[in-house]
Amino acid sequence: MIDAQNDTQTTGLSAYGARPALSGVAFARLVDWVDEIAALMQPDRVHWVSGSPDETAALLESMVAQGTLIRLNDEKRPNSFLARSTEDDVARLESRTFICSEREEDAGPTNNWRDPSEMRGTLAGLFRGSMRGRTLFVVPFSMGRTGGPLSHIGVQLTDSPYAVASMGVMTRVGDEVAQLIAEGAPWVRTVHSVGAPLAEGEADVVWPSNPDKHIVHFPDTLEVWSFGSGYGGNAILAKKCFALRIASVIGRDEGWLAEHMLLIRAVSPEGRAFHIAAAFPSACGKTNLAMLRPTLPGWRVETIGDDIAWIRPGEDGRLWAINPEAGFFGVAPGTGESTNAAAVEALRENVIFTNVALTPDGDVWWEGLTDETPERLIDWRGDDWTPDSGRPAAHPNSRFTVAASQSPTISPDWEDAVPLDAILFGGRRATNVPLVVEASSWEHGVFMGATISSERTAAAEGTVGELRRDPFAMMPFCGYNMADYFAHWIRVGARASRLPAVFQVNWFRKGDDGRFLWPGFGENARVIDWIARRVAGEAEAIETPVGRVPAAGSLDLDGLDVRDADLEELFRVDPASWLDEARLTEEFFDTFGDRVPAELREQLAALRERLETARG
Ligand code: GTP
Ligand code: SPV
Ligand code: MN
Repeated sequence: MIDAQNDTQTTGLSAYGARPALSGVAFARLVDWVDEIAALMQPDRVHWVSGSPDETAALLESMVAQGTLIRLNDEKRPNSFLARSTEDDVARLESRTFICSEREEDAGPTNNWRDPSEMRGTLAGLFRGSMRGRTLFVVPFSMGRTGGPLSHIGVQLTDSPYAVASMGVMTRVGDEVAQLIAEGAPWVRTVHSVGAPLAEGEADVVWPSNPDKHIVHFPDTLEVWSFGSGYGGNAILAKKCFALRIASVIGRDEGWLAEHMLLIRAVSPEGRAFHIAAAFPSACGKTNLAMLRPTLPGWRVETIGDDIAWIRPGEDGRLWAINPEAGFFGVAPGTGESTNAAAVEALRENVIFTNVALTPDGDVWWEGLTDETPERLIDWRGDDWTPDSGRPAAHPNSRFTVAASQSPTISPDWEDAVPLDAILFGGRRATNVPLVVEASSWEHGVFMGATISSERTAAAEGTVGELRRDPFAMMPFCGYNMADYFAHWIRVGARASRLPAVFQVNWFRKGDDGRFLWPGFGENARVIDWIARRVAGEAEAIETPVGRVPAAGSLDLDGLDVRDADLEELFRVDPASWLDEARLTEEFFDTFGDRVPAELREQLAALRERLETARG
């Protein structure tokens, strides 16, 4: 028999965290590094994360006891939690994100560069004693299946139990990875502190953080140091910091691509499978397309990934892709039965929600979850809320953290690599950009990716709606000079013999009256259907100055209620405004000086010629 007190002792977090019983030179290097960091940051305790379910449960329970997590109604939302961050810690902070390469030109004009030795000095000051009164967690993680051929491993040191719990969902963590390190596998060092040391006897706050935030990358030594923020991509270092910024550098050197892309397998009514990767900027529809419920009869979409893809040329000359993540950190607002039923189903249990609203019966709500707005809520700040409050109940960048395996649309082999048939680039564009355009060559496709712009969303700081360049949806995530990255894309293409077709899509074009011209969501399947039939050589296209669009009748619009005038507008290419875009593209390219690959300058010149001809 286990009495209550005994029970608490064996399930309390302190019952876990022992260093794994591993030995050897390689493991000793990890232990030495942990000791060195602990000496600098002075935590009260060091906890090695084993990744066991009991440990995870104890970790979550400790956060409930501390107040960082609110346990939701166990009948409505089993084993699920709500976290509320502070006002200044709700999204990625691009202005506080740094790339510290030895040479400034290797970071390029789109990144914040700082001299690495100066930055190391700054960080040493910030991190000294930063974990006092807290626990330092050691989180060995694998991106991609543990031990998988395309996988990479790392270790995150962090004083945030919220980051540990998030890492446990978003990556594969624990003993198996530590074992690989002990066997000599290469690994990347990442360090994170919320920057809120506690004095002796000082009570903790619900969401510790520091106003002075630094998210720092050292691409030459493959390190990440993040200070002051507990939120999302600033704190879950395996995600944007490692799997995109650092991995893009590794990929540049090894001949592969680390991309901000969803991955799906679309299966046609005849049972043919098409593997598609799509790069859309933050909060521009990746999770939605990844879990698409097609409205076209017979089509089915299997989810492989919703945010990151690692792409490598295979021996067969094709490009193969994996989703390195194990979970989804998805945007909550706008996710509902009518827009993304699969996501709603995935969120039934075992979810960590952040900054959504709480219902009186202990469940969650956000704008767009249901058609009807609840009469009373507690908003994301913890204040009473009614529909008359005049502010959103959930933060616009509120999110859910859930295991990929919980999605009803998850592919049975989602952890394996798939050969790409098509790559899509997109963004939010109220004007100019057609619903779908096919590139005429790999170089043209790279040009499309390089010239994407999109209206800003709440996923990072900045003015929502403002148009900005976001090449390849990688503007905030490329760990080196973006012009070199363009050249790398051209190089990878030159080495493959059976390249995927490239398309630009835009679900967000608006009419003069401000309404979306395209119904979007499940209806995007019609565009996927056209793309798949183009790949199979079965759909007709016509040339426009900006690329190939569906020939009359080739986009399946059966049963769709869209006005003819709207359809025309969805595909209208106005040479004058595109010539303006071309001028802005030239200005953008010029910011990189002579590093922009000649192929892209040639694409720009050719585009201008076609537009001049069309303008007459
Ligand atoms: P990150 O996780 O930030 O990288 O973003 P994401 O690209 O995965 O964004 P997500 O799919 O979560 O989309 C965010 C918002 O876009 C939601 O509010 C959706 O409602 C909206 N959205 C997605 N697809 C469509 C669409 O086809 N049409 C319209 N109008 N809105 C869409
Ligand atoms: C994004 O902003 O693109 C995200 C969320 O996917 S975060 O992980 O916070 O970067
Ligand atoms: Mn993202």
